[in-house]
Amino acid sequence: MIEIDSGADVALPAYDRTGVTVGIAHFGVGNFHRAHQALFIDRCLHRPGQQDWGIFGIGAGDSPASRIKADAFERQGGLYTLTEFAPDGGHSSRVIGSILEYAHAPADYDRVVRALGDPRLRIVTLTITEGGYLVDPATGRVPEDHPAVLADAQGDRPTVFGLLARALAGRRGAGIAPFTVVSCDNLRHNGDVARAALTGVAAAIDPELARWIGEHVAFPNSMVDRIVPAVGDAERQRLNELTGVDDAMPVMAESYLQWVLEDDFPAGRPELEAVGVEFVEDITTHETMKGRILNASHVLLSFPSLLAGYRHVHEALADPLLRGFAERFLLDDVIPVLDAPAGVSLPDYAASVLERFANPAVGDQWVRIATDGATKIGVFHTATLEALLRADGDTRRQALMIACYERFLGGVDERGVSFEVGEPTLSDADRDRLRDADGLGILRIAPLAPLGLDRDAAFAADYARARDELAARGVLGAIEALGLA
Ligand code: CS2
Repeated sequence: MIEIDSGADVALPAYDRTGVTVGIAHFGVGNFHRAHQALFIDRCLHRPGQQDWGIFGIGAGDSPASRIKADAFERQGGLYTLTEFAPDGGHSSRVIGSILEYAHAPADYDRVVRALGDPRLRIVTLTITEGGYLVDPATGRVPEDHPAVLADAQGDRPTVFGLLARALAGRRGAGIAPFTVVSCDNLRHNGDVARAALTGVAAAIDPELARWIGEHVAFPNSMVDRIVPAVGDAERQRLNELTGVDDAMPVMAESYLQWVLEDDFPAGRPELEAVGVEFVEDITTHETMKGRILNASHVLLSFPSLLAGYRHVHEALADPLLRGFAERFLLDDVIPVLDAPAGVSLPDYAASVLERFANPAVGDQWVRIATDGATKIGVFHTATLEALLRADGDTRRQALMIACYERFLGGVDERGVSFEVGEPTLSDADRDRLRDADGLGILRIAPLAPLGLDRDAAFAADYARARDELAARGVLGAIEALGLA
């Protein structure tokens, strides 16, 4: 259990946790899940008749950090504090009780398999990162020779999707209805991508099972939004001082919170509409708006900000050149080629996103955002780049972003100070391409290759110019010299 001071400024779960049963399994119990979906479910559990929707959390990574997390979960009985920071700097904290159990998939394999086979479990949700879906961006399918898929099919090391496929086979055999799979990762049509991943991995195990999954399992698309910074020692201390709780794994977030879902849950679902979730017929305009405005400008700014010496998001937003770079990108490059959801003004949405980034109380980190940059550039910038290339539009800002990304991979900023580079999906073949003699190899890495940027003479020239200005003048000098802010 967690220690709570008598004077603690924190709201506690007002429901009886011992009466709650597991209805949802979640893969990837990171800070985002704990500050987003687990909060929505915690709100549900406060409502009558909703006590069968507790969460079974599953950690899929095998880093020492995942084991530490499992131990902390155990010690705290799954409880943790969430502190939310409003734009005016005000904050509020609560203890979240919706995660009832936690297992670490590699170590607790049998427990996870049992949980996934329980008829009371009706939903599986995922935050396994944009790069976690094994799907080739060029084909939208899982490559048959993917090493992780082959290893899984041979029974060596299960992937998330291999586990799900086997669990579904077990349910099918036992006459138990399949669970619904909800991806909460920032991917375009994340439900469709999850379906491609699950049926692709299942096909390597048993093609007939893959066909059955494709026909019987629902994969509603969803859009999630909340900025949730990483929590290191300094943040943990700050949060515990604010709450008066001795928490080994507190989580923090901005006050903004959004979850938009397609309503396709044949096995049932919690009353999420009563706790702030929006249900829509078709998610497309919501997800493209968020991905191409919020995530794309996060990615756009992350590499130049780190190179310029900024470590926190709000610090870079206070720099007129970087802020202007993002504003011009959104207003001049992105919005003219983007459709808005009904009743939404894209310029207003873009302005609100930059205000959220500028909140110093949130203190979000560029290193967090730049992690898996190779995947994120592809996921969040491809559609805008394609549209601009088709329309002979201005792609110079994205060219500079890619030039900054290439430098970012060196892990040292313009002051000579190093930062952490987390690139889990950039392959060795991609790293070799960076040495291509014409200097355009970065445009040929797997996530960017489908765009053919190296073969587009105008883009290649913009890229070469951006790279040269960056080398000669640094990030801020390049933005100014190229007139990009
Ligand atoms: C960020 C997201 O990691 C990233 O790339 O852009 O985590 C972002 O903070 C969330 O999507 C906000 O909803």
